[in-house]
Amino acid sequence: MRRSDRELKTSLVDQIEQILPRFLGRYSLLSVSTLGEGNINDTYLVEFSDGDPVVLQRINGIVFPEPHRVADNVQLVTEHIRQRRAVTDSARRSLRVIASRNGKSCYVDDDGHVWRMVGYLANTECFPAVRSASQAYEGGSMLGWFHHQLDDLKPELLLDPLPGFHDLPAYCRHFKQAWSVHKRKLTTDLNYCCREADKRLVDGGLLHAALRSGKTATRVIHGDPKIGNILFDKDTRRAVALIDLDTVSMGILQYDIGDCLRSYCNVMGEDPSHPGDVNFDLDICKSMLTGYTASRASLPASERELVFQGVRLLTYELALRFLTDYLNNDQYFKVSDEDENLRRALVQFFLLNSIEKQRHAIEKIARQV
Ligand code: GN1
Ligand code: MG
Repeated sequence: MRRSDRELKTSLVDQIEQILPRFLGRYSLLSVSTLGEGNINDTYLVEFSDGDPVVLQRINGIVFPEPHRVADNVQLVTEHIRQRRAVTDSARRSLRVIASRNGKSCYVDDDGHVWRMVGYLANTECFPAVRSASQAYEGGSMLGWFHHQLDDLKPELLLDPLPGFHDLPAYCRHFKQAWSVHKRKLTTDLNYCCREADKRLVDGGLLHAALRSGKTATRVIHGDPKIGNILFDKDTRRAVALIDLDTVSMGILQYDIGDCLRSYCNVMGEDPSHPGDVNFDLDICKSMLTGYTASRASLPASERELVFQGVRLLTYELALRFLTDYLNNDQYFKVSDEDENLRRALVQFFLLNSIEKQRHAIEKIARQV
């Protein structure tokens, strides 16, 4: 068996070899390699000499306290989309969950780790940052399509995969708590980030207030629609699937629109070599929103008015989350060195400042697309 392009530890390959028979009958294993750049779960591409490749994932049990809920939700959502897609005859594709051989959405190993499997969508690729306006348009229309497909999913069928996710007032409290007890060195970057975080704590409840006053309502959202979570067809360059469905849940539209714009309009990506150059790209913003509104999802006037605060607060939220995790000694996001979460926070704070400077232009785009 070919181990991988990116070398995997022998113990891990042994472990994966133990897991595969829990999902598959006869097969001839060809290779195992890591896939994607997710900050949470461990993802592997498994190829066979006698069949289609699959994606095997170990769900992060620290982040998702009830991984079964996550796996059940993903099965529910993918099945719903597959059935509706058959009716709407779209070029889009849906992930196919491969159930364990005893018919469950996931398998729990002897150490309590939760594994799940989906079919690999061939001839597709994904990108860590947006490369062109047409890609942003495609991504926006993909998100709109996704919302439209799920607008008749019964909310009571969906389990809450991650209590507290996108709860900005709670993230503000966690930051204050972490800041009061941390033992990190007070560097210039850390002081800068904490000052930036502190300045905006007062705005933490704005989106919740909009919900209470009826300016927005809850609906089924993706929860993590960053550019890296879209698969593009290698030939046509069309967006064909939104992946990483772990955070699909009930939430407000701006969690998705805001997080999508946060990710797309930072064309340097979340880990740029020169964080000081990070900027919010208005052309990409316009293209993403144009794609979204061209799909069958609707963006009523009251939602358009919230777009600026949505992208601003979702960017602030992620900055706070990276910063808090840094202060807590990296318990949540995977890191490759001890300052990575601080660098990630710094990038999001630079992006946030660029968003705030361009407030009127963003509001104008949201009104006019
Ligand atoms: C995490 O695992 P990944 O990379 O898809 C995070 C998102 C962040 C994102 C930033 C469950 O997503 O909320 O926006 O990192 N997911 C979770 O890259 O916390
Ligand atoms: Mg994710």
